[in-house]
Amino acid sequence: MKKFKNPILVTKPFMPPYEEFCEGLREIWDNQWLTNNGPVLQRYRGELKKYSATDNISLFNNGTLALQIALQGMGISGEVITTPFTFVATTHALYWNKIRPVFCDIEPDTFTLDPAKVEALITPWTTAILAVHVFGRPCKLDALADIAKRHNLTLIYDAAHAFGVSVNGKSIGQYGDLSMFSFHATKLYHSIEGGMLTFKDSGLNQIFSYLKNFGFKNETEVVMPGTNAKMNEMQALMGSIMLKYMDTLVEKRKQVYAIYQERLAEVPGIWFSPEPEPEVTYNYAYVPILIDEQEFGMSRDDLYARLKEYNVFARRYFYPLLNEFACYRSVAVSAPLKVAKKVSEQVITLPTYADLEEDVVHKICDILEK
Ligand code: T4K
Repeated sequence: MKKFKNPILVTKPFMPPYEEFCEGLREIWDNQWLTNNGPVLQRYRGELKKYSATDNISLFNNGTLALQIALQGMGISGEVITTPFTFVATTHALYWNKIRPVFCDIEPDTFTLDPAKVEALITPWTTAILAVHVFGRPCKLDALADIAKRHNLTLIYDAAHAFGVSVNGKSIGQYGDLSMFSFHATKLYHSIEGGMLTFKDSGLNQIFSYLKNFGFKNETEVVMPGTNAKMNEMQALMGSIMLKYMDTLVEKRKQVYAIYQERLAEVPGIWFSPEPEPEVTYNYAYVPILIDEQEFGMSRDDLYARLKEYNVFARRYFYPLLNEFACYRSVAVSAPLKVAKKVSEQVITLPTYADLEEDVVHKICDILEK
């Protein structure tokens, strides 16, 4: 089997038609307004409100700062129960707010926080749960909401991967007290870089506006120690154009996912998560599979390396676990993270993006079968 001539990356950003972006740029040039709540951003915010079916949204220059500001603005402190199986930014956002992460194990089917293991980790210092809809799969929403309510905890979702996902016809951002979406270039939907918060308490709108703009209330008053986390006009333009392609983007990812699943689900040692529940409209943002070394006849890491020989750059999202990174190794882990450990050692995410050709997907499957 021959290697691919050009590298096949785990993902590539969708680029809308060049002319469409250039056309939008004309308005920005004419306005001579590049950032700081410009007209393109304001229009885009309106489009997102409609798309997300909520008035309470706030836009940022990236998802990480959006989450950091969310925690700061909501006054979260002490300890927060969270997952170790995620991108490192989830826990970084806690650390920037001097909050102690308390790592909790995940579910074997969806890789999301296991509600059955959350309660045992609650202490008098616990103020919130920060769960992640990892790979766009919704967390156990009802169970987490129930725990949060009974223990008076704030329920925050890192929905970085979950734009376009809905449950029972409701956008995923309407669950919990607050959700953060990432619009980074590597996401199914992007605004070059970008982030969005959706939240229940409309009072947070003003606080987030202050925090992302240095804390300015007006020219002479600074009311809180804010930072600079504003989305600019070019980002808003890209995001606005991309919204038009959202359905096509999800459909394409779904087709790619279906090919992988059809070709590989029966291969010994390759495991796919069960299909999402019927009430979930899924976005197929990633294609994570687990590799059982014994059955597959090769370890996940060997497979990762062998794929590279064919010019296929799959990724081990998310490995290592966050508590294994040097900067978080000193965080005490009070309950075993058995499932998370196993998943992080077996997971590999396969290439998926809008212009990935079907015959390339088939060839990747041939390589995996071989
Ligand atoms: N929470 C979660 C759960 C997240 O997954 C993330 C981000 C965040 C929070 C934070 O949100 P942001 O602050 O990023 O908005 C990538 C992304 O940079 C990161 O946004 C994402 N999660 C994470 C899962 O993936 P890397 O370090 O893997 O990126 P990189 O540069 O290796 O790129 C991945 C692949 O994409 C490569 O094969 C190259 C290709 N690529 C990348 C870019 C940027 C392109 O083809 N074109 C491009 O423009 O983190």
